[in-house]
Amino acid sequence: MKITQIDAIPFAIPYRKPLKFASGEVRVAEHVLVRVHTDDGIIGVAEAPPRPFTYGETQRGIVAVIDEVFTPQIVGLTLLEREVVHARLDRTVGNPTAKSAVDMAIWDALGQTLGFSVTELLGGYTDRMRVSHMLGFAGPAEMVAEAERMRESYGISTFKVKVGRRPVDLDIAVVRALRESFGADIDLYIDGNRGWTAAESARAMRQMADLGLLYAEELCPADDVLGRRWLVQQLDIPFIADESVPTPADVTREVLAGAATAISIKTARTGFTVSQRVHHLAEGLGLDVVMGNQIDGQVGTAATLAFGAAYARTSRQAGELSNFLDMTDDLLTTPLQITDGCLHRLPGTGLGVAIDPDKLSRYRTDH
Ligand code: MUC
Ligand code: MG
Repeated sequence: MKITQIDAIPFAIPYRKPLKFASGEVRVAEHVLVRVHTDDGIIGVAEAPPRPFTYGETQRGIVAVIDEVFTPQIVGLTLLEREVVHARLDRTVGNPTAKSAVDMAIWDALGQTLGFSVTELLGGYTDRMRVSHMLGFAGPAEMVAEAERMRESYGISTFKVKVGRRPVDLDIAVVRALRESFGADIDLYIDGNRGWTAAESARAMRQMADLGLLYAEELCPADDVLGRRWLVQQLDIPFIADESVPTPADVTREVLAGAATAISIKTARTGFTVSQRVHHLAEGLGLDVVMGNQIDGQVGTAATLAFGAAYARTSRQAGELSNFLDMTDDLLTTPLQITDGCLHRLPGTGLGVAIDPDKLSRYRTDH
């Protein structure tokens, strides 16, 4: 069970089309595959998707901080000393995605070593998650067509619509077109990635009051402290905090300040260990939780699924588990399959994923 080596391997896989949202866009998945080796010959894996525009981490930065700062402090510990691992990682403020990938690869290795899935080790609640698909910026016709394709091909009926453009009418037209096209057959919620002001958000929400939205997410910056509180307090649907709550302390601060009434848990930024703490905190505070997507590839999506399926609160809502579909390829020997709008728990131990060596050598960028 002793950790002997940690690899941080950069890879790049293009998207078929860019995913655009208020705080940035992605055209190529320039992610990092993290591997944790043990003295029993086990290799745990995880994926780190850098989001420079949100958390400031880059692909090169993630590789460097793992190789130069985290690995020397963790090699020699056992897979069961996860609190020691965290005490050491937490000496560094920031670098959430790098820390989370190390944490998740340790859990994958632990599951493989003990012969259980990560979902079983965490909570073992269910065998599937309903899938929510994120629709990036485009015109109404294009976004309706994408939703139609996701419904026809995968049975997905929950959509998170990216908003936050100016004028706000651009986005309102999209949400209205989706509702008019599909009626009550789909669930809709919106995510602004801090693109609007509190006043713009309030106006947009009033204009969409008849569209039956499930949630509104991060419409304006949490740092507009009073504006955000003013906005959240006038809404009659939960307001999800996402990038404003990357730690349990942030959840406490934002929720107690009245700046959020639900939260997004992203394993890409809180791994399994800290996601558990965020989950338990949400339970104690009585908050709705949505399993979010940091625009993960299939390894990262398998991690979100593994965590989401572990608990009642995280599996109640559809999880954001489908944006890997826009990638031209991925690293797994057996690709994830969405059927009837659901992703089922993967068979096998740990995360249940196997990396295809040919694909890894094709897409890695460090040689
Ligand atoms: C989301 O929910 O905000 C966009 C940026 C990021 O870090 O995650 C995505 C989705
Ligand atoms: Mg978000």
